[in-house]
Amino acid sequence: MEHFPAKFDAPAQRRLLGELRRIIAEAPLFVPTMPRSGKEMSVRMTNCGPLGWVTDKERGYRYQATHPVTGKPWPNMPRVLLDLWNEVARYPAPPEACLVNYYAASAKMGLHQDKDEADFSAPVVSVSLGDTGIFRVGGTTRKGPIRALELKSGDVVVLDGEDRLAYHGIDRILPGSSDLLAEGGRFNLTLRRVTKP
Ligand code: MD3
Ligand code: FE
Repeated sequence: MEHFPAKFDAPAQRRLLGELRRIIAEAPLFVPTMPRSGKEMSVRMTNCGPLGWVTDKERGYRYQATHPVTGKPWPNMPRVLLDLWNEVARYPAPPEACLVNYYAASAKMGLHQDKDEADFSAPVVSVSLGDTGIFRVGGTTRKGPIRALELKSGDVVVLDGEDRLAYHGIDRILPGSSDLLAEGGRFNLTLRRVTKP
């Protein structure tokens, strides 16, 4: 796992946030629900790029080409994210999905692995915007040590190799730690390769 603190400086964060506002205007944040239980997750989600990660009670976790509420194709991936991938991913094909997670003050994400992609040899590249998130990452099984890391606005993390299948989650966010978002909270963007090139 590689951490690039403040990879995006304040002006670049504001530009990326502008792109994100346009994406959300076209593809509104939706409420993801767990497979089988139908329980609502506390984060809100949307996507850009050819594919998007979605989940609901009936059909569970999957990637699909359309928004689950509007039925429209996902917005294009902004050039700045494709450029970031080309710079840090060391992977010969472009990302297919950018999952956008929004954490309000009390939202969190339990420990999980990202296993819905057909190609684990591609890294996952994460960008954080807004309030600091307390990120936890362990090993590839549920036992073993877990370390905590603060993900701040503008930080980029690249998960590659062994770490690509590590258990990870967001314990909590630190409300008021950034003034980037007028509404407060935290956005996380994850760039993913879904299919084998
Ligand atoms: C470590 N998102 O969307 S990003 C997710 O901050 C997710 O919203 C978190 O976990 C967030 O699935 C963490 C950093 C991240 C992303 C993917 C990983 C860490 C990872 C995959 C493997 C190991
Ligand atoms: Fe994840």
